[in-house]
Amino acid sequence: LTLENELRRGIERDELLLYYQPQIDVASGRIVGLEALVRWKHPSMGLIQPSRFVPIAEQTGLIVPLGAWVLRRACTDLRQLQDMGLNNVSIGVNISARQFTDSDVLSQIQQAIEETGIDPQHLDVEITESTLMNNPEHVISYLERMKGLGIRLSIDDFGTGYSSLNYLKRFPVDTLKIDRSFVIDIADNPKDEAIAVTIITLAHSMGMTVLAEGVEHARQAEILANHRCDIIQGFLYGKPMSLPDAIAELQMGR
Ligand code: G
Ligand code: G
Ligand code: NA
Ligand code: MN
Repeated sequence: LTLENELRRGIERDELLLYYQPQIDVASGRIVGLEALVRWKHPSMGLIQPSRFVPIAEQTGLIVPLGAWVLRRACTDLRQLQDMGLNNVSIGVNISARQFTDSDVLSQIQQAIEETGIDPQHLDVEITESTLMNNPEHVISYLERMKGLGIRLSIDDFGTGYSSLNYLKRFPVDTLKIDRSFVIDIADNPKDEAIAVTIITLAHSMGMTVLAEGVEHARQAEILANHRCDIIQGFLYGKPMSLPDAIAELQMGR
């Protein structure tokens, strides 16, 4: 059996699961978001990371059913949090390039919102910069319709996708996520720090929130905080974890 066929069966047999990585508000130190990251619990191979199967899902088109499953699961989990009174946390869902172009993500989101009854303002849909820049004229009106559902939109991997600032100003997005490649050496490379400062300033001057990804060390967090980055995500605060573990973190008041 090829990995493609295994994955097709895995989706049907409900072998996927979502892990959640905390996103920390710099000012309050509290968890304000959880990014959903898919895992595959293969019956014999164990837990498989998305870097091994998301690219295959993209190539084969399996990303469409996989993505629909992720969206539904994330909304169900968000509903559970909201039912528990954990109302101040959002869940981030990744939408990949082919999923965005080949499936009706808008209808899937609308359906998931209706069927789970979540408060949509806490659903944060992440789309990469390069996906948005492919056919940006069309993307603007599509994003406006997505925003019409009451959700939040984030640009993922920001700084790596050759953004046109002319389009960026017209995208109705709430958050820029600074790609982790600019964070890795931020403490040692003044150019990376300058890029981070530029993205933070750009986001704020357009009324957007800015999040830094891949923060592993206290020194990186300190530099980003000094430059008024709003939200920080990375192994320093937490690796992707199961929903029960994420709930425990939230209940401890983090
Ligand atoms: O967790 P990890 O760093 O291994 O993830 C690898 C890649 O898989 C990342 O680029 C991430 O965005 C992507 N990914 C993880 N979960 C999902 C998902 O639910 N949907 C999509 N489309 N991509 C995901
Ligand atoms: O492409 P995307 O930005 O969605 O990728 C998110 C991935 O980055 C997650 O799968 C997660 O495992 C990984 N990640 C999150 N925080 C860190 C970190 O601090 N260091 C590294 N190396 N990877 C991280
Ligand atoms: Na992401
Ligand atoms: Mn990213």
